[in-house]
Amino acid sequence: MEEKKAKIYLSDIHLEDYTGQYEKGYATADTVVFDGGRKKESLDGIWHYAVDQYDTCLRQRWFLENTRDANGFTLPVDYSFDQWPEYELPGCWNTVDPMYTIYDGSMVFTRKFLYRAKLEEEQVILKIGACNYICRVFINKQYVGMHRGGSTPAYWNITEYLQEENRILLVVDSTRRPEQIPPENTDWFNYGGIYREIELIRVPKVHIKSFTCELVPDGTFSHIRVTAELSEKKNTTARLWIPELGVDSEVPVTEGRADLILEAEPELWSPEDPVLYEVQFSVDWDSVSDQIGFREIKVVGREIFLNGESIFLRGISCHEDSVENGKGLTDEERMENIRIAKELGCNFMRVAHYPHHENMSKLADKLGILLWEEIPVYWAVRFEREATYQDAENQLKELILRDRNRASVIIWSVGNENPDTDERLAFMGGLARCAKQMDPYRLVSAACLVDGVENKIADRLTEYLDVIGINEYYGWYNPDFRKLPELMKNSDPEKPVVITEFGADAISGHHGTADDKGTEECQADVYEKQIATLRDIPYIKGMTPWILYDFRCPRRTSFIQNYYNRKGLLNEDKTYRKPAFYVLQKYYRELSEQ
Ligand code: GCB
Repeated sequence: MEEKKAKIYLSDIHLEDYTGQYEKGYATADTVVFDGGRKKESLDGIWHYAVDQYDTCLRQRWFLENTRDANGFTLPVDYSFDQWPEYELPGCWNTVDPMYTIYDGSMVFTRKFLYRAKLEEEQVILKIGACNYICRVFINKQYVGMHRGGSTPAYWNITEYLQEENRILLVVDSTRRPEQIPPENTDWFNYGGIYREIELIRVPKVHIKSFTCELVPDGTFSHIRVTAELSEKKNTTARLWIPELGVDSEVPVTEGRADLILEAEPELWSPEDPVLYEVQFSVDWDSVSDQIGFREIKVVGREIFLNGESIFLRGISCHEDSVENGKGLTDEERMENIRIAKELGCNFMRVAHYPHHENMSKLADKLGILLWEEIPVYWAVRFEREATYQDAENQLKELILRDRNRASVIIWSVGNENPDTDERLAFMGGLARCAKQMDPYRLVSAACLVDGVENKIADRLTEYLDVIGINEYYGWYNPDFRKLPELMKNSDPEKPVVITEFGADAISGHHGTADDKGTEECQADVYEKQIATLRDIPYIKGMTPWILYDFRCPRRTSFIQNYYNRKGLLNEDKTYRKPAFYVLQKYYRELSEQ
């Protein structure tokens, strides 16, 4: 019987562990190549695609393009790569065709491209800016590897797979799963697809793999630390050149690593004066560059200091969401978000709940706004699962590697609203340690829940944090507003607290009394009461109310919500400012005039 079963067994329809064969070739923090200033060849544009609900591409191994059997007979196939419909990448599939608006699952993308080596021994790196959530790469009938995590860039060295004419196949899987980061249940829309740039980067065999340049936070504002790593353990001398600062220094590289502190007195970067310097770092055969601002961020006691001066973080939270483009925002949309935050009087934005496009922090550097960046360790994570920890840590590392030259980024957040259990403490404590180890010059935080029993700021994770983030919804989910002053009185944190969320839903143009939930009056009232309480609390050093503008959310089905979270200070297309916008603006203006 068993023998008979084995004879009729067909791997593509009977093998349930069909993904096991693809669990290799991972793009992780270890495969990241610093790409600042490098020339990129874009693979964006028209790709062919097919919806692949049952993962047939992975099961049948379409990438092999087997069209004949061993005897030369033609085989039937279930795909036709070059006749499939087309759409332009990058882009979320949900906004491309109404058929895919709420599709979660797999899609296959393919295109061809030509390649001819320019340099002897050149290496070709494939970079995908972001693809939600799993991306598997196939080139010229071979499996290259995969990446997990929907918001950080993936890098693969694809040199050995390339020919003159190439077919690339990307299999993207946006399925929500409890063991992923973020897990299955969130309060935002799960946009699928390859929604950030796809690029090829040519580098020499031994190349600069990582590079940082930042101000040493020693209070003197006169030391710059440069670190770098080469792809091989070579000894050489590199050159750091910051022409406008008069820096032109030799940097010793030992066994592929450089770490040097230099004297220099840069003009300091701040939101009011976002000075950036062109910085170049090179070895004889490779060079990278970046535009870098120098600033110092520190916590002393319950104060946050920017460039030695105590600062209040006048912030606002923001999702990466657009009516037209989903998560695939344009630079104009990103600039608009920063511009509106500034109009509101902000010097700070919490870009929640996952890493936004890398241009967000580049624009924040240029336009002058501080950022809180976060990884999607959100709500009910499988904290006990080692592989989930590895995934979260990898996303954190990929984010830090991507943005650690950005002056605007002052806080790494390791998560949002997670229960205070032992498993969670080990998991998120580990992440906080990892962030500190990789980047000792920035602050670490997380958006924590209030201890609802004691009505107190008391989360064991705060021990690992520099700044305590607190989400509280008094006047909304917790309608008894008297509990907010009580919370403040019951708490005596040793560190600065940023109220990372408060807010209320309001649909634009919907009116009623302050007690009618969902009205503009109710939202404005919540803002007024929150501000009236929080403004007098000495340990509150900032706030990022929830949220700049309404965003899509499948959980929100009431008639006022209509699949949107309506806690925005603006409506979803940002054409209307709700009254609460002006309440917060008035407070922030007062603060900045002090
Ligand atoms: C929260 C979450 C945020 C939600 C928000 C809400 O506490 O952190 O992701 O969108 O509340 O509107 O309920």
